[in-house]
Amino acid sequence: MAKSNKKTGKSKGESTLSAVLDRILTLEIVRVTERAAVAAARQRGRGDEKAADQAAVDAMRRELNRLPIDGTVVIGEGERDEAPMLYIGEEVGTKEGPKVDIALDPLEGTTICAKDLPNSLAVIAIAEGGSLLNAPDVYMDKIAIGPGYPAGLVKLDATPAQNIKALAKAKGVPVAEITACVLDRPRHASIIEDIRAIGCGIRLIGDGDIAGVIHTTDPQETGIDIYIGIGGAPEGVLAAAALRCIGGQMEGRLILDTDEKRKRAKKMGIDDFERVYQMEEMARGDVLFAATGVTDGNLLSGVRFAGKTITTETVVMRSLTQTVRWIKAEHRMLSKFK
Ligand code: VTB
Repeated sequence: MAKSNKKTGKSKGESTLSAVLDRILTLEIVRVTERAAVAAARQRGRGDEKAADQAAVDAMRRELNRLPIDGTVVIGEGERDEAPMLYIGEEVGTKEGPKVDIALDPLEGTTICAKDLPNSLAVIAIAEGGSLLNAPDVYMDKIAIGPGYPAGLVKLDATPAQNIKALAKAKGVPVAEITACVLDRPRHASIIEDIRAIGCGIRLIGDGDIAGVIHTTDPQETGIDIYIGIGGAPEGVLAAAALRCIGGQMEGRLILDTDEKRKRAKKMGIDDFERVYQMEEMARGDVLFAATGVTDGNLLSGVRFAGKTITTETVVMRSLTQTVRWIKAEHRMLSKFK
């Protein structure tokens, strides 16, 4: 362990993320997603997506600004002119700590939360500065599977049917025993047709494709083997960060189909508009990821309010060690916990 300097209290080498990551940030980021989830959950089922999102954003920002990091939001609530808080480029943290990239979604699945449907989450990923793909808020074509399969088994450049057949073969089961997760959107009509034509079942989800991707890592528990389709690019980077920690495979391709989108991408340093990003290219180096359930989900229960106690469930993980911690926390209702 690094020796600490008595005068400054800083450990030798603590300017790098790796040195402080596990010791401090693992638990600190749990607080961040817990607070965002609790704030969002107070608005759960009330039909007001905006209010739920705003509550989550406020709470997450407040907590983030207490962290001993020099953080920059690279995936956030939107580009600066459209998001008043936690926008891409916003600096967060106390500045007394390592330079880090932050990808966040204070409330992933605002509609799910407003309707109290399954799998809305408060989500964050932290990595060394320059390690997370700076993606504009456009769509991304994605494919993901869990751990334990040969590298390159599924590819965006193959058809959904080809990918599912390859997966079934590698898993040693008939295609009929594979379940694909797809966002229920008209744009996916042909993907859905292609998948159903080979006798594979589809779980159609209304929102929440970060959860959809994470669910591929535990088919036994979630019933999902593969995620396919087009969702948000920010959600794609966050999902890649999660998979880096648990293991699995993912590819993503930004959909830059207008000049305006290509211009925005260029501003973020993206020159190759057709590029297929591997999971490791979307989230490089040592990555921390945390998600707290807002509504009940397949892997995490939602926030519970019971008199003076609030219960939250969070998964927090780190790519370097691949440690996955499940944290069930009971918070006493002190006036501080808003
Ligand atoms: C997906 C979904 C998200 O955005 O990424 C989706 O998983 C993509 O956008 O929860 P469309 O709704 O336009 O299809 C979310 O719904 C979050 O906004």
